[in-house]
Amino acid sequence: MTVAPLRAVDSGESPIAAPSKIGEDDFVNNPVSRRLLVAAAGLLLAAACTQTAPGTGPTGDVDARFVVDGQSVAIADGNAYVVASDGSLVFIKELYTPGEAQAAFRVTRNAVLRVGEDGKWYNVPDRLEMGFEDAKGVRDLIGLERGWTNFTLQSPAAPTVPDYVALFKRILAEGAGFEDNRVEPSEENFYRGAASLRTYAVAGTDAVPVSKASLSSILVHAVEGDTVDLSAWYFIEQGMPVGLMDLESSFIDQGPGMRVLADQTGRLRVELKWGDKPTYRSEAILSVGRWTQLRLRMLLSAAQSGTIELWVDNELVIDATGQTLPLGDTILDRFEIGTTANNDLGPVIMFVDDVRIETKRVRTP
Ligand SMILES: [Ca+2]
Repeated sequence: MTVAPLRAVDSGESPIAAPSKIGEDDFVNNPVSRRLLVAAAGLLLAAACTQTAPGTGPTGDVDARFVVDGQSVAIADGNAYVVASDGSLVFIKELYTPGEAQAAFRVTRNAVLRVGEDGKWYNVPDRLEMGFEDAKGVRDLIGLERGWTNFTLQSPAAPTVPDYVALFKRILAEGAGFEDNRVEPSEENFYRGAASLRTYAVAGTDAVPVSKASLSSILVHAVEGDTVDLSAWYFIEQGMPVGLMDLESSFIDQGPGMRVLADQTGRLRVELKWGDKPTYRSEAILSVGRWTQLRLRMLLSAAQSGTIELWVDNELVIDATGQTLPLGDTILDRFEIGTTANNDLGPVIMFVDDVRIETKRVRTP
């Protein structure tokens, strides 16, 4: 797996990133993924048939252990292992390349830089603010000046990762039109100014369970000990998205991280998409048909000492402590907003405005 790098286009000044090769298509409901477990079952079955070990154990220390669907999983050397009944670790798949995320950044006392595909280093600001003003189309939103680096339109018309990466490139490079899902600046509705981001996502289907219409930025760097403050205004016109915003690691398979989710009634929760998926619940309901501000502030910790605070229109609805980062050395480097996932109940039309991402860093170079 390779991380989506920044890529300079045209002038060489506007970096963009290809969408991650890591899809979430099979991942709305599972952390280490059904695929992993299916693979695990397959490997264990193969082992039983051949009487030979399907893989070797890790050479380094185990970084994390958790139970997924009754199966014990261990993480070491960037790999996932299932814990066999005799306690031995059976290799399942590579999740990340140790050191790769760290090599993509330079962290100094005064700045954080991220390397682009062109080998240049780009400033990663402590604070990004986006209001979607003065943009004719989604192409205008992508680039250093606006801070967005990517959009993802996964849908029945672009179901696989290569499909939606190709669609992204067609729209950005050639000015091609949307297929079914859309993500674009709109003057139809806004919280402030004269425009917002409009997302349209068709319902998921049996074949394509996750439908996405989201915008993302990889001008982000948040590590253990940092406090991240995310805020945005939402207006749901139709439907109810499953996912509203994510802060995740593009370097790890399936992009684990923290995300704000809603059930089909709009009830909000925050989840660490990783391991046994620690979930922080609220009784708050995201309204349809009016502008609502969601603000999520998190102290990042791979132990149980993280904090999670969610405000809905300035009312604190989640105030919890717990795990907020997959592993101690995980870098959360991608922020995604919009309809980050839709369900199979119907299409979603949602507007987003006044997005803010702020990181209070613990600098230790
Ligand atoms: Ca605006």
